[in-house]
Amino acid sequence: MSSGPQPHQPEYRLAGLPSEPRCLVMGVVNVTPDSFSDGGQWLGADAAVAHGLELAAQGADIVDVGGESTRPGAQRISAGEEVRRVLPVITELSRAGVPVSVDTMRASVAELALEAGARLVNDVSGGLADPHMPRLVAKAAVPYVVMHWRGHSHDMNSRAIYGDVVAEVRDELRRRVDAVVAEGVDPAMVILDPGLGFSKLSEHNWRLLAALPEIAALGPGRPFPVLVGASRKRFLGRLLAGPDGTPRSFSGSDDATVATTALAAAAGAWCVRVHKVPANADAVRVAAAWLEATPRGGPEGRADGSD
Ligand code: PMM
Repeated sequence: MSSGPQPHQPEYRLAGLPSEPRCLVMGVVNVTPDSFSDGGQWLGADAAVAHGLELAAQGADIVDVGGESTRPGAQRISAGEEVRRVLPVITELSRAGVPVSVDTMRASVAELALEAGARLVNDVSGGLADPHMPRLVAKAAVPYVVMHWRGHSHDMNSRAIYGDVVAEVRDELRRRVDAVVAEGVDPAMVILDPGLGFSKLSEHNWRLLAALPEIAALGPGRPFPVLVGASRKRFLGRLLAGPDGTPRSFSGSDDATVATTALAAAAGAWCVRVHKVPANADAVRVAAAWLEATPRGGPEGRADGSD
């Protein structure tokens, strides 16, 4: 990496969230029957709470609880059903002291989740799905994930058309940041996410992963924290397809997720969102040691001039 921002481990301080001299790990609890990669496993509240506690014990810094599947082609559920799924889980995990984020596009769900103890709003639509969301987040003064998104799951694949995916995702994210800040969100509370797999083909996901420092440096001033959600996504399964072209299964993509985590963390990502925690928790520590040992500005930046 000779041009552009040099990767290093920035220390981000986001109100209510852990701050470590390394990339954070967000463990996923999908309380859904049909999620992308683990649908149906944690649908009951008790199973979901137990799973969230297990992820925290394994080293998740944050546990992300979602009730609505965003897999390609998914249909929406009602707000009532979403609340019924996530609220007991968020309440119990928060009571146990686990830092919880709520994965929702609805302000009404986010509001109840925050009352129940959630500390972060993870809105995969970046405020586009529900115009009330940015105001709510601003009022609650909590960190806010603004993900790149072009439309709901039922037809998102038809929107995966880009000339220069990095430039377009950056422009669209910049516009979303301007919009949510205009609604009162503190820019220091904004976390960016390139939205891997959301209106993106495999080639788009790889280009975005290779451009994480550029995404972080979206505006003037300090870089934004960046969240990366590559875990078990189909582009990993496709990369690892067998000789007959059959993509690797979701759980068979866990090792590739760990590799992605190490590379994203070494590129300065703030946090990775993953389904399996232990190996990813190791990977972010390896990346932190690697970054710590890297001279700022590359080899020519060595203070002692040795080689
Ligand atoms: N991906 C999924 C759900 N929520 N949130 C963020 N911020 N970033 C993501 O990439 C993301 C997300 C879909 O994955 P899953 O259904 O396997 O959890």
